[in-house]
Amino acid sequence: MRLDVVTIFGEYLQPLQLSLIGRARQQGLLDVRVHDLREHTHDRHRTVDSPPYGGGAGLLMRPEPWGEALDAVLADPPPGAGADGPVLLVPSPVGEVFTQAAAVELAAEPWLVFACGRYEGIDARVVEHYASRVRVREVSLGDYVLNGGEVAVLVVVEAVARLLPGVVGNAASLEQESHAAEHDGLLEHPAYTKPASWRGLEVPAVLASGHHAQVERWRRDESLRRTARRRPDLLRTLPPAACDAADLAVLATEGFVPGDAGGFRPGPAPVAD
Ligand code: 6GU
Repeated sequence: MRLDVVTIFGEYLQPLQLSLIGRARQQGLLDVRVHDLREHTHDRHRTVDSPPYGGGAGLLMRPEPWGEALDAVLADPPPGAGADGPVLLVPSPVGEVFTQAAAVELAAEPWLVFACGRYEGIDARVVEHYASRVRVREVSLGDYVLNGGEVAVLVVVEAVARLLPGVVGNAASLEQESHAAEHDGLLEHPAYTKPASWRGLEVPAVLASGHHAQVERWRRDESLRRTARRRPDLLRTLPPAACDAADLAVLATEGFVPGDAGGFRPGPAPVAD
């Protein structure tokens, strides 16, 4: 997979040299190219910013350096790229929230291009223009404000690259995680390793019991409880058809019942006896 990143802070992308991503690059699984936006300015101060039309605080990024930089990237496609061209990812707090589903979609692409905004963002005509030439996705990490897109690029690249064959050693560990479809979109259960007793805290006895079915039941209960308490929004899309009687009992204890449109909703609290 080819990744092109356009930024004014290339040093921010140095973590992509480390760990599994760095090794994947050395193995030729990933071709990461970082481009300096300022190489596409033509004034002595290498200006990339200017104040917003209509007034307001802060500065925006001017469109001309972006046009030159992205045209140069698009003019140099990787050998495997089809006629579709890349997906252009624009990190932005006003983008669609980046999810595991988006990571899976992007992992099927041969070519991703990232445009890292700074200041108050990029002149809106840049996305408008490139949307007529390539597939553009504005992506947000969540409901908080960052100073620029570089950290989002690190997040997206890590989430996508680890889905590529050969980047992560153990394929089974990929399927086992929180947010994986195999888990019905539930949070993962807690996990324990040796020693069996640590600072007065014991590993739950069922996990060392050797009763495989009971272990699986305990893990499922913990996943459901955790999800109900921490991420009740995820239960809205849990299909009641994917739940057995024990699941329904745990969810009812946590205050959730099957809804009319599928999924679960907050429902009658259990009656005390
Ligand atoms: Cl992708 N960029 C910025 N600047 N802020 C954000 C974000 C992205 N995601 C959440 N906040």
